[in-house]
Amino acid sequence: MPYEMILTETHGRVGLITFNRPQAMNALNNQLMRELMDALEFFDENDEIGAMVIAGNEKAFAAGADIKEMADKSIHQMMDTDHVAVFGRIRTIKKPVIAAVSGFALGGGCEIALSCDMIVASESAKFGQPEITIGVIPGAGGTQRLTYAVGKAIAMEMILNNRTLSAQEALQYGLVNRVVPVSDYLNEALKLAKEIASRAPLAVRAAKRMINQAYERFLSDGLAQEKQVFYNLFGSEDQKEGMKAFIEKRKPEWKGK
Ligand code: CO8
Repeated sequence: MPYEMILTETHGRVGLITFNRPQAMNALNNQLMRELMDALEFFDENDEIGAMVIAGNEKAFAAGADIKEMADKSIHQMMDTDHVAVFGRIRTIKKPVIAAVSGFALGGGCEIALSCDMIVASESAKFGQPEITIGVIPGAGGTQRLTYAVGKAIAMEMILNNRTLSAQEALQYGLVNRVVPVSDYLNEALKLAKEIASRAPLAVRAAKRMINQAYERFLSDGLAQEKQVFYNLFGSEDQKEGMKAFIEKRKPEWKGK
């Protein structure tokens, strides 16, 4: 299938998906998310493929959901279209998925990386959940998965106060598997994926499922509540102001309404 927002290729038994919206820092609009999920599901069903890698470019893995696309939406429009659901489909992928992250992994971009099974980061990677700066909260698992990944104290700082983690900090807090020079990060992710893809396929899928089971049962309620709270914030003046201010490249004025 021809894609516009992503590129796909295979490297032996590894399927590589690359976000391809460099002019918008790979902001995750609906079309890109649908294409990402189509490609992941296609590779997941293909017996020739044993693992997948998702990458952006050196400057940005992805700078989050597309703010311009959602800035004017009401609660009801957000609930009707339920764009968060497409992010949730990553959980249903059976084969291992590795995120190769360089540059910005913010908002929904950080949430995609968190939804992957492992993260290989370049030295320039920056992880953050800056939704608070545009009047909302993470909506695709950030409040839940980040807290499991880095612990409550750091998650609070990242989500309430827009703290970003450098690649080294992300390694220190257990968010990423390894940090490598920018020139090597994609090859390193592909190498790791190739090793895993050469192992016993049924056992690899079973192992992934069971490791996720360790916290999946605690995650489901939290993810559903987070999505609802995220959508509810689209009824606030602060969400409209926050997103408008981003688009107009100015500081927002919060009203607490
Ligand atoms: N959405 C839309 N456009 C974006 C986004 C984005 N998230 N990020 C960057 N862009 C655009 C910019 O508007 C700009 O476009 P233009 O050239 O037309 O002005 C272009 O990309 C380049 O960006 P900048 O000029 O801002 O580049 P800088 O190098 O100065 O800054 C940053 C890079 C720091 C990454 C900056 O662009 C930024 O802060 N981006 C927004 C980060 C953010 O707030 N992300 C969170 C979004 S909300 C979210 O992800 C919630 C997910 C919940 C689930 C989603 C369900 C729908």
